[in-house]
Amino acid sequence: MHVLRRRGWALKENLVTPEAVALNRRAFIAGGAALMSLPAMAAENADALHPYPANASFSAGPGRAITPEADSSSYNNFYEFGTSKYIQKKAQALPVRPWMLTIDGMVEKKIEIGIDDLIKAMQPREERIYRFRCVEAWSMVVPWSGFPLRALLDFAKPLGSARFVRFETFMMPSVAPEQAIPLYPWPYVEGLTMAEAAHDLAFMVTGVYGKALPKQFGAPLRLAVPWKYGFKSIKSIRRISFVAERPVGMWEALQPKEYGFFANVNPKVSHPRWSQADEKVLGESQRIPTQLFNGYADEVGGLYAGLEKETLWR
Ligand SMILES: Nc1nc2c(c(=O)[nH]1)N[C@H]1C(S)=C(S)[C@@H](COP(=O)(O)O)O[C@H]1N2
Ligand SMILES: [Mo]
Repeated sequence: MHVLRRRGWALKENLVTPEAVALNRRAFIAGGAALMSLPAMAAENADALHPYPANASFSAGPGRAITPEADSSSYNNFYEFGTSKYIQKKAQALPVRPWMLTIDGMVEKKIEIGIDDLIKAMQPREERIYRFRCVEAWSMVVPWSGFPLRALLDFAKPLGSARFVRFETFMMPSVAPEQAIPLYPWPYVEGLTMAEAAHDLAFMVTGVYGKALPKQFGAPLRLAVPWKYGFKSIKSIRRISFVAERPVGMWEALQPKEYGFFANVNPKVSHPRWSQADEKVLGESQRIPTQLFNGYADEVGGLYAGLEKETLWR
């Protein structure tokens, strides 16, 4: 049985890209003629059983190519391992198995689960090609594998009174040298509203480029919220808590005037120290204009109706 869900954000982009042609053909073969009238629907296939599927049913949009793995995996932000972008080697010190995730706070019952058991329990597992925009004005296009954060919410059973999700990274000063120095308020923390977390675009990443997530990308579990600046996409998550109060992220705790809770991408709102109007694409020589909500405005704009008084853009 094919589970078909309508996804405006997938449909719009898919229709105008060459990948769409190949993918529609694949959907046709997998699912029969009924799928032809629904070109961007994700056809469930054998890939869905793979822990790191590579069956993207949509693309990053017109004119955007997937960033070569060599570029995206050698230029990272992972401050636990140092303040430079070249932490790929140092990050290999992080032990990612066994890896226990704690789900607690305002939930029916606290859960402790190993990462591989969690991956097995999460459906649908899929690949999503997302644009990614760091607050420092560099960007990339990445084929993440994982599952919708929504699936984890269903699994966690938060109480109706929970208002925010708080994510916390590991704390291991013996392997992550910066954590041994009290320069930053470790551990790295980030948060979302419940509505943001339940949005179809909010994605939990366990793989990339069709393989298990390399350590420098935030193995074994990271967040991808592509309409927000990259610092919201917290890496190497150890604890997810449902809370009543808005979580204060590590960057917000350090520098609230520069890094806020919402941190939605907006080319018209400059960072206090630089413009956000355009971005340098990793592996490419030309800068491109930055888009409102990183190009996902149609999908996520509605999340912010009534919140206009909030600081939404940093
Ligand atoms: N735990 C943790 N998560 C993190 C960071 C970090 O330093 N530590 N850096 C953030 C920032 S600023 C960015 S831009 C992205 C970078 O992701 P990438 O290295 O996979 O490109 O991770 C985010 N998540
Ligand atoms: Mo960033």
